[in-house]
Amino acid sequence: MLNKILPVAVGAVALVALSACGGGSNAATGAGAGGKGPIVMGFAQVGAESGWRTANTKSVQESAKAAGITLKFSDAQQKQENQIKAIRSYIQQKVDVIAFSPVVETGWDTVLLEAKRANIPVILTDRAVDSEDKTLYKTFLGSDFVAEGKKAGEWLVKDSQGKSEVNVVELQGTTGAAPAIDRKEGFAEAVKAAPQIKVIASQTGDFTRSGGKQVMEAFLKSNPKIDVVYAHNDDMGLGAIEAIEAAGKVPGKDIKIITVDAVHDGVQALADGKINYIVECSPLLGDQLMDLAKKVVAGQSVPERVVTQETTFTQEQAKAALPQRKY
Ligand code: GZL
Repeated sequence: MLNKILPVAVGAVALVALSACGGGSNAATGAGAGGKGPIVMGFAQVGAESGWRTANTKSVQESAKAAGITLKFSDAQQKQENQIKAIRSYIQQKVDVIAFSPVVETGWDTVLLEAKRANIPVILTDRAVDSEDKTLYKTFLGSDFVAEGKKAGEWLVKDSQGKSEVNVVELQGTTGAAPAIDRKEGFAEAVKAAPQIKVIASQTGDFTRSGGKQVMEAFLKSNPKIDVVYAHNDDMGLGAIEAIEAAGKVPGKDIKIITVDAVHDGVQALADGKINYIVECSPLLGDQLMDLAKKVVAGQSVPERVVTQETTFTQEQAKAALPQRKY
């Protein structure tokens, strides 16, 4: 019996010791771990692919400054290998905490284990990973993407009442990215309530305006009757508008458009009647991220999941909201 208890007890003591000093080898640098200097955060950003990402980067940088946290920042240009390189560099530099938005869900366990072994806590922000081992990160701060897809689908179900056939083309986000996987899932689930709604084509536009335009041009060539575009973000929806107008059709009328994000250009197009409905996905995660980082570095417990609060916009609501939008 004793030998059964001892390893656990020793393990527990070791765990407590590590967490009490706030992180082993990097204790010398972290203010929260008893070090002298400000907390140092290594942030590995996805890229600069969309208006949402630009606003998210601005939020993280401004909030770090306001919180007195020294920020090391990298832009991975939407490449996972660049994010992994950046995380390894932060481990080498012995930062106090690492935060990142995983460009795709898979392939993170090895580098997250390296961070764990270096006693550097990791915070997931914006997008999730598919790691089974929840001890590889302290918390995940970001939206519920399935709910976002459901809100988009529920609006279309209401708008499709009385119609015999509603053909939808879907512009997916980056292949393998949590928001792309989940927004597709949530939308598909919601539109089951209206069998006349059919997704006749679905392809990735990689969350970019140019990607959305190129894919929409192909959809228009190969599908004679398109009633609705469901774009996983505003930027691809804005690219689709360009393609629709180039084809001599009226976006928002001949072909309705539903998007996700609610960045300024999207809300403007919504107010102008070119988009019909937008589900908000807030990029303003900076303040919450810095609060979580201070707690984590100080060895305090934090919730495993922090879901950001968001709303939706119709064309009328967009006109009223535009003057107050922060991004
Ligand atoms: C969602 C975020 C997505 C946005 C896109 O939280 O990861 O990535 O919806 C962005 O605009 O490119």
